[in-house]
Amino acid sequence: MSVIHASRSLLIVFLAAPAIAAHSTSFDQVPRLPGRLQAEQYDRGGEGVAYHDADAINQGNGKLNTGDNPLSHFRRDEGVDLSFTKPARERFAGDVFVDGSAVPPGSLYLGWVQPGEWLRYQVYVMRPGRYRIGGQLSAAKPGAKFKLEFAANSASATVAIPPTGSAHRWVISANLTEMELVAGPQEVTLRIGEVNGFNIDWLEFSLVEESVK
Ligand SMILES: [Ca+2]
Ligand SMILES: [Ca+2]
Repeated sequence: MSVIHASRSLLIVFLAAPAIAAHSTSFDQVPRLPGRLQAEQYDRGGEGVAYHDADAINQGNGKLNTGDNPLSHFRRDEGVDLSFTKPARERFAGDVFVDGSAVPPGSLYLGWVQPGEWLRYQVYVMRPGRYRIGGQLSAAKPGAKFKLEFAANSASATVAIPPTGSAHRWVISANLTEMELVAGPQEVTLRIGEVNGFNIDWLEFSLVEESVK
């Protein structure tokens, strides 16, 4: 009996080892907050570790963007759906802001989002306190929302995106929500809410009030 128990324990150790080792790492230099978080710079580590996506195809850079723009090669083999802002051309009005002005082309963004998908980001919070969250986003339909979870202080915030009328009509919003953050390395999980069809280019975290310790 003791031999069987021993081999079972070994089996459990072997099965558990890869799950412990699998942890996402920052795409590039760890973004510092206050500062900007680019949606397309989600962690490295792949499906189930750095993100969960509804399918393995990158609907933007892996499918739609067949041109020779070097941006179309950005993470095209990963399941997360990324594209980039484009000027007006034949049968496409181009990416514009809600006031009608053109969005600078070549800005990579997260799109084709679906409920249940998530992405992970390593960040470093420089100063503890209350942060205001803004960003450059678009939402074709009302009710678009996502959730931000900061692991180190178990803080989360639901971010509602004001409807812009089209996925290619963008808004830069300075104040979507506010949340308290502790200082130090943080792992952020961005969870897509129940309404799909919105885009996120970047999120900006600005310090409203520093915590006094
Ligand atoms: Ca996909
Ligand atoms: Ca971006």
